[in-house]
Amino acid sequence: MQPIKYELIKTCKQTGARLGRVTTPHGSFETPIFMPVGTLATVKTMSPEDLHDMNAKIILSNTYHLWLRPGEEIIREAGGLHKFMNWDGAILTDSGGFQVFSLSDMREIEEEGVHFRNHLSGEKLFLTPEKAMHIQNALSSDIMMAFDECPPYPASYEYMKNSVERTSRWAERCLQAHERKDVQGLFGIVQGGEYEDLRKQSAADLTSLDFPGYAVGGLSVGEPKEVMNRVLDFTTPHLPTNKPRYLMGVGSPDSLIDGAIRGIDMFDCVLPTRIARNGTCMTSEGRLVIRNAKYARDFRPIDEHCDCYACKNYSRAYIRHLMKCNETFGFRLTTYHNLYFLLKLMEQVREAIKEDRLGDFREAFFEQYGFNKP
Ligand code: PRF
Ligand code: ZN
Repeated sequence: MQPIKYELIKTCKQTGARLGRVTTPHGSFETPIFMPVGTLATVKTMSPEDLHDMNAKIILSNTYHLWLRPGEEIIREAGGLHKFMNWDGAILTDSGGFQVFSLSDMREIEEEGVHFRNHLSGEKLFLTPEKAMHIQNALSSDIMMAFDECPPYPASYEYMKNSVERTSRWAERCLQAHERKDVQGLFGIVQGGEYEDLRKQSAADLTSLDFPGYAVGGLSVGEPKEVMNRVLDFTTPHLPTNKPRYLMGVGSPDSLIDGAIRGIDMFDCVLPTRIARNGTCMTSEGRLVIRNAKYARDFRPIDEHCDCYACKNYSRAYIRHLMKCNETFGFRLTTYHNLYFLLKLMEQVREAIKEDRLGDFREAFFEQYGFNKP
């Protein structure tokens, strides 16, 4: 039994974007979709009720962080991550591949796995494909990610080729080590940087292993936007049309739309929650920095076109005051708004695909958001 199913409902005649439906053991959802990030088994400042209210269907959590704290065995004992954190929607866990590379200072890659230092205690640790599967099996997420290497940008062709080949061998080991194939789906991760033939090779290696879904990794690592779009243009055609495609770590409004146009179905990013906590709000007219003095007497909502809990009940002036005083309710309100904004944006993208007008929607959205300005 395959726990993750994908149904392609239709493609947008104007752009080729896909409208689909993913079914997991914890509910189904339409795609393209945005997944809020709950690294430490909580979407910072949000309760599961908040997440349900804003219509989040799937959230992301992290193998690396939960391995270090509280440890996967405690979560296994709790009955899995869903029970531990009281979230009954779907959960995807990242493998730790990316976090090891982005968070730890010392790291040494060998065929067997990666040596690195715990970013909290300095303790020496070793993560392998088998270990990453063992932890994710204990967490009991609906979607697990293969253990990959996410190389820095830019990386030489030589480096990238070796890395892609090792990531393919690791993917095979992940499939071997995954012990709960009937209840948890494992996605493969395509790497290859900006090199077309390596992306093609990586996609071919991984699709031959027949994962229930595929991610495009190694993007949004410092490359220009045009590079990301070009890589997607030549990568998604090599992925099967009957499986979901997930673009890892991408969450700016323009990239969500441009990713969907290139055939991506799932996205995640800390961007909306992270910038919310320093007072930056995403609005239909671009970013709004709520700490700014000009909002001290502004009694309008964060976004006049938004009907979220924060915008229905609180003013810019009030939220600015809370943020200036470091009151946690301020972080809650801006976080709620930003997540709502992206979830709503994806709903609008799905509607536009249904009506074959995502190209028009993109044009209008970019104009209003200010992306078309010089
Ligand atoms: N690999 C994994 N997780 C990721 C990435 C990746 O390449 C990225 C790239 N932006 C984000 N998260 N395993
Ligand atoms: Zn709002």
